[in-house]
Amino acid sequence: MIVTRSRLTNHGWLLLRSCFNRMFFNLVLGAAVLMDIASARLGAQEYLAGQIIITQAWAPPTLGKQRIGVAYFRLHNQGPDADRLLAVELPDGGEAGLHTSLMRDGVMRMRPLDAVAIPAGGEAVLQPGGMHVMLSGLPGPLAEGGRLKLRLRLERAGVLNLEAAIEKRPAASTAPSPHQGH
Ligand SMILES: [Cu+2]
Repeated sequence: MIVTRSRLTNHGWLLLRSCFNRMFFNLVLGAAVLMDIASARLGAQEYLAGQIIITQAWAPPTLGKQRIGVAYFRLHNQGPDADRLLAVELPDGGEAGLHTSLMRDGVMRMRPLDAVAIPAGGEAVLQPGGMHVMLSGLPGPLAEGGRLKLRLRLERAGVLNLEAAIEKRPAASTAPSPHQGH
């Protein structure tokens, strides 16, 4: 229904206007708060793909002449729809696969994953002792202080390029590691 000013009593118009002002104020306030949150969360080493935010991307340095490695990150899903990480690629060369680790008979084993589920409003965490990106056939060593380029393929969010920091432990991580390295 369209209400024109001439049809309203003065009182009705005032009510409508104060209601509109409040709504406008809430919109502005809401946008400011959202922008604050967004800028705080999208600091260094954070990447956005659609509704997915990737944080704490890191890979431990490789040892000696090893050409295998491992990479980790966290996927936060801010959207109302579940997503899946389908694959990871290495733009600079080498193979990457999704793995999970599990303890069996006191031995840490790993097996390939078809995909990593990222629940709506939730997160998926790749970390030592759990899910990880397995790297093989690397063109060179991963040297501490360097960066490793990763390309993520997500079912809904699409393709995301990011760089993982090559470091022994992620600075921001407080999660205990069940074992060092991989
Ligand atoms: Cu693995």
